[in-house]
Amino acid sequence: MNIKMAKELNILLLGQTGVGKSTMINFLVNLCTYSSFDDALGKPVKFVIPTSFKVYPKGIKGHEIKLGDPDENEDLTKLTQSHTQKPKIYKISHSDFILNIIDVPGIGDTRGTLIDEYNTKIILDTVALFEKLHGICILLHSDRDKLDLMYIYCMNELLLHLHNEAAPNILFIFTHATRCDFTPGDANEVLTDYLKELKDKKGIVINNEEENLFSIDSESFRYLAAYNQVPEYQNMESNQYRSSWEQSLKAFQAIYKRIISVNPHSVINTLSINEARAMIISLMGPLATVTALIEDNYAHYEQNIDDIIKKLTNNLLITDYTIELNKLDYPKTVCTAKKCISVEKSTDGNFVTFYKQICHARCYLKNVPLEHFPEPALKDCAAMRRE
Ligand SMILES: Nc1nc2c(ncn2[C@@H]2O[C@H](COP(=O)(O)OP(=O)(O)OP(=O)(O)O)[C@@H](O)[C@H]2O)c(=O)[nH]1
Ligand SMILES: [Mg+2]
Repeated sequence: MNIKMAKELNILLLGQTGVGKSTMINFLVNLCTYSSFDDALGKPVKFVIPTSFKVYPKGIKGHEIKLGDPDENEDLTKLTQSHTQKPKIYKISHSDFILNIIDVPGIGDTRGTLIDEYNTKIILDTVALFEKLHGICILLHSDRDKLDLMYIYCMNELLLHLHNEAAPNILFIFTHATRCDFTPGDANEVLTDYLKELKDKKGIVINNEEENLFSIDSESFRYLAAYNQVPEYQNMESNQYRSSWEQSLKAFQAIYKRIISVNPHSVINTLSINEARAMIISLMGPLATVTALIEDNYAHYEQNIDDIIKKLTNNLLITDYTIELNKLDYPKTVCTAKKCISVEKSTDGNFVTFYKQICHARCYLKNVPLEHFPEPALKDCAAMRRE
């Protein structure tokens, strides 16, 4: 690979399981090691991630190609299941640049969505080791031609965990690109539809313009490995793979140029939206319980409101009162001080003075004008005498 740079770049690979993330890293190591396809042909194939796959040079009985032994991070027991178990950082050094590539378990794990949730968490934990991400590569299989639920699920899982500011750092890389002559083909139309929906429904704008779309095919890497392990491959026409190597090399050079042309993404932004998201998710349970309790109480209250009013009414010491005026046939001596009277409304609607302090319950004085104050004749009342 002939790119003049001396920069350290952090690159995150994301994509559905089986799309070719780990293979792309191995392929890149060979592109950085050998000067051309012909230089690599027949020499040991380089790999940093153990891998195994089947090739079918003749009929249905395939040959298993193995590079390295499976380790705890690459589960190669079954070709049909997800391989990469945990995110891992691979350092690829070249005289001109150093790439820290984060390979991650794929979304859409064959063991189910709970594993995806766990994987997302451990991917973010690994990303947190870096301050900046220069490139976020989303790998898509170039034969995807439908915007189906799986596609939407995987893309949501990949994109909704990224901060909006990461948008310029996102690149789309279409793998298995030979089938579309190294163009994104129909898969880009599906991507366009998805990104339009993302913009309309969630207001997230991510471009898929020529400058962030790339096509690669790791088949030449597979061919080189098979060439060393399966005799039939040595007599096979290799032009297709030579061309595939060269076209992929050009794509990697374009990817590199794109990554160094944009400002790196501050990882803290992506981590903080994910912390907020985790907090919201952890609050959802308690909030749902509280909401249910409130609704329950409200329904209960509506049902029992009449009973409650009745019970409260029965417990009141004074429910209500009315004032009826009865004229006495004898006078009483009362106190007219402000604190000893109140003004109340009688049943006939008139206001009457209510004398709370009775000084003499029955006054026998004669010729004292009634309801008169101050009244000097009252000085002879027994109430006054007592004083
Ligand atoms: N022909 C062809 N085969 C590919 C390409 N990329 C990957 N493969 C094969 O596809 C299979 C899955 O590739 P992996 O690299 O393990 O995929 P992955 O995205 O790392 O998958 P997980 O680790 O499960 O997330 C392997 O058999 C690869 O050899 C490609 O561009 N062309
Ligand atoms: Mg992998």
